[in-house]
Amino acid sequence: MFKFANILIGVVGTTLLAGSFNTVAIAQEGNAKAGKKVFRSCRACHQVGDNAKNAVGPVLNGVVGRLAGSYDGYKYGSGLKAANGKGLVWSKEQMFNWLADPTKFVQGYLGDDSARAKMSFRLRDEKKRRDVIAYLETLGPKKAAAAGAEKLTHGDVPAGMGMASGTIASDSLEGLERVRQELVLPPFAPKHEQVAKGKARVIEVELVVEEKKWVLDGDGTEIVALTFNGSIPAPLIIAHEGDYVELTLKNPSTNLMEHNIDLHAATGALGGAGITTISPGEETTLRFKATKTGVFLYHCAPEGSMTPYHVTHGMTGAIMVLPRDGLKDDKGKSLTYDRLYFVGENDFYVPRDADGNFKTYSAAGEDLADWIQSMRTLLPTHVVFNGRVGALTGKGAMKAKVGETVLFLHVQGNRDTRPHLIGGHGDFVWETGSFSSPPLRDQETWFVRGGSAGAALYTFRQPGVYAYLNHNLIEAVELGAAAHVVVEGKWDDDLMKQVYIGPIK
Ligand code: HEC
Ligand SMILES: [Cu+2]
Repeated sequence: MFKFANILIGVVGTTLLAGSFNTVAIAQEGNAKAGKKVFRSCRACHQVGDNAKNAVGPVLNGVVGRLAGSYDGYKYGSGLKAANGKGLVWSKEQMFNWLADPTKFVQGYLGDDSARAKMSFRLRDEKKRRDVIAYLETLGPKKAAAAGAEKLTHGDVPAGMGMASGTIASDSLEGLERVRQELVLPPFAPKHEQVAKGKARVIEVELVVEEKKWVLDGDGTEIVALTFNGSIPAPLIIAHEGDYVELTLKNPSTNLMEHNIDLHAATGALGGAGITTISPGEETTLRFKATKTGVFLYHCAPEGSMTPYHVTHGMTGAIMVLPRDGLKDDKGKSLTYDRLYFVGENDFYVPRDADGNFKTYSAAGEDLADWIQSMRTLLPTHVVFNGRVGALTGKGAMKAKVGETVLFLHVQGNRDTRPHLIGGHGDFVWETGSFSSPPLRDQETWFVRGGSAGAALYTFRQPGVYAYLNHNLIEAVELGAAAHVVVEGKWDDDLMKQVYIGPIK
């Protein structure tokens, strides 16, 4: 069987690369068919085939034998640019070494220890390296179609939408007041008015992507998280219906990956994802009109597997768009709140080694192949509020007083969840997050669909420590999805009184 496969590939190789002596060597060195499977781990960043486009990494059609750093329209890092200047050609041997450790390879090739490669993925297994190179050899630039269009779906930008890099759109919103909203760390909310005073405004916000080491639990389990503004969840943004939100997204050059933003509150261009993809060293500004009221998820959404990968590394946040005249109950009567807490729930899929211990990685993207395998089990290792187990308990607990009304916002970018306040209720619950739909009343547990955000309003009536959790109790207790609300005030015996406890009478 093995022999047969080899012969077959030899034949295919011969047809594709007629006249080349290398063909025999390919058949012996690597197995293109096996290499096609290995290439699945490259597809998160690279495209091949007929309609291939540059993604996180350059198009790889015809890469074997190609001048390094030379694919049209792709922005290579400074290391590969320098290697290109020195005439590096991707022979099979060079690529074999590159794949083992791109940065080390570039440093060795340039004789410069400060050189870096933008590719943060390593393939240690020698056989897999040989196989994937054999596969790439079958994809000559002209034969690309034979590989089948392996294009990943990520809608094209409509004509007239995108702009050349470095261009600034002229401002059509003169006359509207501009305000800069200072974003704050969750679970807190930026300063805002519940009822809008005056006309629609342009609200300027800034999100800076930080790829950083992040501890998930008390055992020190660490990942290289992907974050907006360094927090998990990303900060809450607040606007009123009719306002324009002008969002600047920055991807510092110290980062390794491409990022963008898909705002569920926005209309068009994949929620903005279609026109905000930026490489390290770039920034982009997107303006959208907040036409729908409610609480909406926003998240990073690069192509293909990179979307769940980035989302399960922390890139989820929310924006609340309030009706101009504020919140209303199911009969249209005004509702207000004394405090607002923003709870972000995230699921993580930390890869384990052969002994079952969590693995650690040093750079963003290095865990890609392992993480994709682990997230495909759909079995999270951590489900937490505010980025880590216990973030909203103890010193981080939310606070309130008896008589105060608290608005809890709850976002989950990827998985369904069921917030519940033990000992309290949801007096008014906008379960799907939509404020144009009447709130449900007096809920015990509400359902927040993965990919959305919900809101619940509660007036505290008793003091004490309340648990606010995901009422999948296994996820709450074993995986971390629990928080505390510490409430001060006077106990109401009428609502609850301990009548007797002791031996059976
Ligand atoms: C996490 C994203 C990511 C993954 C996964 C990844 N690459 Fe890359 N790759 C990149 C980036 C980014 C570059 C550009 C490097 C630079 O500019 O320094 C690159 C560059 C390359 C180049 C050089 C291309 C050229 O035009 O010079 C080759 C060859 C390559 N990758 C092969 C692979 C193969 C084969 C795999 C799978 C085994 C793979 N890559 C997996 C991101 C990735
Ligand atoms: Cu991202």
